[in-house]
Amino acid sequence: GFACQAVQRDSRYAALQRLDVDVFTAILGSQNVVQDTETLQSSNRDWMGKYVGQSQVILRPSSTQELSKVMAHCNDRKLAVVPQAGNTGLAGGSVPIFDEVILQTAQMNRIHSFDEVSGALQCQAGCILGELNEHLAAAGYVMPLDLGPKDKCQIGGNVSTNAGGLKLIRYGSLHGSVLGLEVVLANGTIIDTMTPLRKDNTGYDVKQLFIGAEGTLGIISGVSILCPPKPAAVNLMFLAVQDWSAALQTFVRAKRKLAEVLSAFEFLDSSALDLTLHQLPHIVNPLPDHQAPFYLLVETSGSNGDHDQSKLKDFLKEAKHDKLIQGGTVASDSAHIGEIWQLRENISVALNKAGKTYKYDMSLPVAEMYGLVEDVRQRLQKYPVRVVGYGHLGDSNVHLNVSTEEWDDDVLHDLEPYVYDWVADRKGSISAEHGLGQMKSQYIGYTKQPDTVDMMRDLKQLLDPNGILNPYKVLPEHVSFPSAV
Ligand code: FAD
Ligand code: 2HG
Ligand code: ZN
Repeated sequence: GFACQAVQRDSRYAALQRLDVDVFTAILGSQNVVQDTETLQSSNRDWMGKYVGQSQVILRPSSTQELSKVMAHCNDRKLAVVPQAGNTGLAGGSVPIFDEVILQTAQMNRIHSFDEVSGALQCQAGCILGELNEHLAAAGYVMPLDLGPKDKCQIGGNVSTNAGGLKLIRYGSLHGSVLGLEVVLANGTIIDTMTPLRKDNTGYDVKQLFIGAEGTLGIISGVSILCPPKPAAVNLMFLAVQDWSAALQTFVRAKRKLAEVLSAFEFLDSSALDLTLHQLPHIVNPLPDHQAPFYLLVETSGSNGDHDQSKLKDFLKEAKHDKLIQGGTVASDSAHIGEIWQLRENISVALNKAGKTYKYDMSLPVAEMYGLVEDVRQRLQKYPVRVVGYGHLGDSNVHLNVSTEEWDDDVLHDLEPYVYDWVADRKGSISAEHGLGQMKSQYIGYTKQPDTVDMMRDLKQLLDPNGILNPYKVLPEHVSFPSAV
């Protein structure tokens, strides 16, 4: 077993002084060096209200040059820095633990260019995902990722997390769609790989290091990303299935029958549905007359509505004939489609409203994925908790959430490291898409091999020798490994 070690402030880091604030003010102007209590309070706190830091200053550069100067000063002074974008991250990576400087990218929100032929978008890292989509819509394009908090999260935050989201099955991961990045290193050096090119094999693909690095290797200031055309025809099915095996068979059927127009394959269990409808009365139940243990969202996106609908009818006919699905509804107009997506996208919001949540984001073999939820539900039977399972079935990614009224050490003790061992035993990943942040860094060894962790440390040392970038996150001081292999 593994006992959680409380992190201590690293004495390598300097404490903020009046002189630092003066330097920041000279670089950014006083309105972009924020120290008022209210703003500090909200920026020190993560989206779940689970992690609260004690930073005394927020910096808001608007250009790469300003950001570079700020970093050079922090590096010289050994001031620790936490990059913060939309602050919607779910692993506690976007907030300080102690008195780290909060570096917000919100003012770096300019779009540089969009190529309507290639689909390459170049923008500053602080652009909000939903606003980028609006900009692209005019040209008939969309961003290659979609997730619930699109009106708050920023592309720099998405890339730094390597966020997956609701359309990964269609558009792939950001490791494929990001074409180039501009990154400011800890010492202020600007690494510019902002190419709009699709192909470039001139040595190491340096940008990949920063995708999913959670702000520990550099601060992303610019993003070049390949955007797909906006689909002309979209349909969304909401289907009820009687067990996990039927959900899996429906997935296989969807891949075969819907093939190239399949654009999302998501699931939620009845516990997720009930909790969301209960907490958020404005959310509509797409199937009010059906009770089932699992519900699926199966989306098609294509260029020809008739073509897609005929595929969809074939798929549904077969699935019903083979008794894979118990019932369902098909949405083809954007209002109805949006209504069903609202249900899926608001499960985490409902959990936040319900109380405290122990959140796990696992990659597992798809056949065993829901077994984790069932096992944990059984294990926690003696507690007044609600165990909820949902996620990206099409990507083998389950979100296990345990909802309690208040934080409870007994519940936590029964959950961790149990759930991480469960995943390690099956060679899964303890973080499919949310990152390690501060929540899971100590468990990195449950997924990554010791030599790989050592190589990560070497890279960190090379790019950030003073360790000022997002300290205490991702790489733990001491790595522990699974108790049962
Ligand atoms: P932040 O939370 O501000 O930052 C995330 C991390 O990146 C932090 O470690 C931060 O230090 C670092 N960082 C931020 N900006 C930079 C930068 N410019 N350079 C270097 N480091 C930086 N995630 C998914 O993958 N799929 C989902 O479907 C999904 N759904 C979500 C639904 C809800 C309701 C919520 C609240 C979160 C969801 N998430 C999901 C979590 C997801 O990671 C974030 O929503 C999003 O990607 C984070 O973007 P952000 O701008 O808020 O970044
Ligand atoms: C989602 O898919 C997000 O809705 C959030 O990744 C998952 O809160 C969670 O556990
Ligand atoms: Zn998710």
